[in-house]
This record gives sequence, structure tokens and C-alpha cells, in this order.
Amino acid sequence: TPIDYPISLDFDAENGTFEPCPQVTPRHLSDLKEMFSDQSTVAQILRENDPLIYEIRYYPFTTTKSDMALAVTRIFPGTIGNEFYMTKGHKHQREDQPEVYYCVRGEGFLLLDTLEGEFRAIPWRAGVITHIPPMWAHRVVNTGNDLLVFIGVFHLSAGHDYDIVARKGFAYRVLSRNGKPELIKQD
Ligand code: M6P
Ligand code: ZN
Repeated sequence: TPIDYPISLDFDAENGTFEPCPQVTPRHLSDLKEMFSDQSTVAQILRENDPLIYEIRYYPFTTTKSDMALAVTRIFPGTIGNEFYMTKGHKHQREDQPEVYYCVRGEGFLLLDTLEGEFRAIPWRAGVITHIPPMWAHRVVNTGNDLLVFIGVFHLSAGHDYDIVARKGFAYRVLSRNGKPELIKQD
């Protein structure tokens, strides 16, 4: 239901949580298993358990005339094989929809890819704000030993296209070599 009066949230930047929070979406390994490069390690882990990779907290600021939304994502530290924990990654279904991402805590990369030849890996740490233009797929990778927290601001009507990312993949992966992140080109 639309709400046409101001709403404020109480945000805990250390934890990456806010109150009130109407929706929490957990993403376990099984929810993004096809996104990781080392499929035999994925299968091996899934035989034993299904680790929580990240969590998204959504707040839809729907009014009668607008559909802005906020999402706070907490990516846990870790790797699958030698690939750092990351978001599934998506492109917006609507071609006129940008997004603003703000890294609140942690370190890693924001990967941006048109999936048509243009790619950027933005080194990310607390305090970096990035504008994601329309038509650029986006994925966040946690390369630190601690929680990575970021805020996304977008329109609900933008829509999430995960299939195109699963089909084409990002141009580079972020892999751990002796604990240090390396960008590795995909073929
Ligand atoms: C940001 C926003 C959300 C998105 C979330 C996790 O908070 O872009 O819309 O759901 O990141 O990313 P993904 O949907 O790719 O798992
Ligand atoms: Zn988005």
C-alpha cells in the first residue's frame, strides 16, 4: 500500500541492519550456485551444508506517484574454491533505470559490465558511492576478512534480470591468490 508521508529508518552501519525492516532475503550458496566458477567445489560444499553468502534487507518507499526503494546488503567474508563471496548480480529489466550504490563497511569490488564489451571493476571500501548507469549489470564482491555492507537505491519497477548474467557472465572474476584479490579475465 502506498504511503504518502515521510518515512525514516534507524540504520546500524556496523551491522548493516535497519528498523523497521519489512523484508529480509537470505541468499545461500544454492541460490547462486551457477555463478561461481569452481562447480566441483560448489557441489562438494552443497553435499554437506548450504552456507549463507549474503542477506538483503529491503524497504519499499512506495507512494501513490513513486516507487523508490532501499536495499541494504550484508555480504559475509569467505570463498567458494578460490572465488570470493559475491552477490548474484543483475541487470535491470527496464533500460532507463540506474541505481546508486554506497559502500558503508568493508572492502572489495563493484563489478560493472554492459555484457556487451564494456567492463569496470571499481575498488570498493567504506565511503565510496557509485552511480550505476542504466544497462550496466552490477555485482559486489567481498574481498575482506570481515562483513561488507552496502546500500542500493533504485526504483522497484527497474526489475532484476538474473538470467542474462547467468548466461553471459561478467568479463572478470575476483579470485583469491594467497589471500589477495586478483581480477581474472573470463573466456
Ligand atoms: C542491492 C540492490 C538490490 C539487490 C541487492 C543484491 O541492494 O541492487 O536490488 O537485490 O543489491 O543483489 P542481487 O539481487 O544481485 O543478489
Ligand atoms: Zn540493481
